[in-house]
Amino acid sequence: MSFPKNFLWGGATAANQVEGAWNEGGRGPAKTDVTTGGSYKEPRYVTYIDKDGKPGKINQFAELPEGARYAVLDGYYYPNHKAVDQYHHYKEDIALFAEMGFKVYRMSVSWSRLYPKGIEKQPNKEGVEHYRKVFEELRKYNIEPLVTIWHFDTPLYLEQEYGGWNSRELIDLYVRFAATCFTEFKGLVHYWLTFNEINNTCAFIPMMKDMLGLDDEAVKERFQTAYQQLHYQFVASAKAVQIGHAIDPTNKIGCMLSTSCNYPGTPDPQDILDNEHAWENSTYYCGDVQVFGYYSPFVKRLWKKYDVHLDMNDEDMETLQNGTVDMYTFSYYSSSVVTRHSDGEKMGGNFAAGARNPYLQYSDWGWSLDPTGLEYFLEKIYDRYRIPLMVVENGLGAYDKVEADGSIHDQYRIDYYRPHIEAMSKAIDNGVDLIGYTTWGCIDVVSAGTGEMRKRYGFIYVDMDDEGKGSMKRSRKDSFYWYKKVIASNGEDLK
Ligand code: BGP
Repeated sequence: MSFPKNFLWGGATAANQVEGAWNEGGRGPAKTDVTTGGSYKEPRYVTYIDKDGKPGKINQFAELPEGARYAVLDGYYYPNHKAVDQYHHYKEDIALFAEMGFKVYRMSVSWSRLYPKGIEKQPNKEGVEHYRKVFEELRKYNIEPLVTIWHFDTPLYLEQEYGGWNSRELIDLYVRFAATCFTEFKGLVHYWLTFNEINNTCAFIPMMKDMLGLDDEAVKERFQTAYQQLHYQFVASAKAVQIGHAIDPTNKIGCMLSTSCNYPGTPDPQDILDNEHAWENSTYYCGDVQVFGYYSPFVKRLWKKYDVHLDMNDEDMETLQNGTVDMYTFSYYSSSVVTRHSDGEKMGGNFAAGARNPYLQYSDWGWSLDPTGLEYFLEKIYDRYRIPLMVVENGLGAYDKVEADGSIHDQYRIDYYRPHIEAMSKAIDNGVDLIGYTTWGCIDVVSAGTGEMRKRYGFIYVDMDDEGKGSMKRSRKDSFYWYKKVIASNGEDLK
């Protein structure tokens, strides 16, 4: 096995999916707090009060009706309010991570815990203190925190009053938040990611087209909005990178993308070309700006195709150039297929769409299981960027059964991880500079896509169900002991 000596083994979560305590400690609400639970078949909804005072709900990806205000309504369950209550259980959780031998724990800071509305001049002290304690606890066990600054949780006030990332003003507000993190947690945190899965904004439009039944005009509008929001996020990210380096030159700051490992469905040259273009829109569009510091030439095609006109200026371009990332990190769960030759059965679940691949098995949530795709992605991406890579999300969402004696035999999870770890090892042998691996939902979390608890990823089980019932008790699954062995042997012992 080829893992380097200091390889960062660990696990990952996000504040809105684990913390809970949504209205404690001075925290303000985020959009996830007005988002209901859903399922594989039923989407998550965002709830609101319309301009006439009537309650309503819309698909989480749809636009809020004019004049409506986000609202928490009676009669709905909002799973992120409690999540798995890591806010109060962090010591116990970190002790369990340490028991597995984690070298790194990827987590995020909730923006609205530090800046409840997002516009305050000074951060919420209680929020700062909370995270300081969490980082100190991690350090106690020599676990390196890897901190995502933004993980899908813009303060709700900014969503409502500023239209979220449609507004250029978000850049400075985000930069203030990021600078607070770099300053307050200097010395405690050295690894940072500016935006989680930044590319979701544009990558999922083709999928939303089907889901929301958008016509060509609506698709164009979506791209206009997405590329504009992305431009502001790129500038915000690049400014944060510069500030992060100035505050502590030892900081390693990365981009984070959701991977869309697409394959052409047939050797038809048109499929090959479409597939390449799908990589451009879904993956290279963001990665190139954040790693190279400028937009790649192919954006011309995309902007023309969708009639996109962006608010951007020379100063922005200089910022992008001076704020390139130190490492490229990404989530990898599955792959998809691009083809014109069949309307193919679509994949389901979270955000993944595409034709079905006959050579792969699928999870209960319709995600393909494709470890070879991970090797392919690592090699392709390293070849393009030549900077250190980290897999910061990978895992299997599955139903777990608690036996009468409390044990949980999740062999299927071990069977998922083993070939993915082998794939990373092969990529390293092939010259890839891979520095770490954080499995997604190392402790059970609320699913981002469906809002369920029963879609479990953890090595650690949390007694909490989809209606918010449960003791929050933590217990070790079989995979817990397995991953511990993997880490102890630095990836040698995968049995
Ligand atoms: C990614 C997100 C995570 C996580 C993961 C699994 O898109 O960064 O927040 O939730 O997907 O997805 P899901 O929770 O829908 O199974």
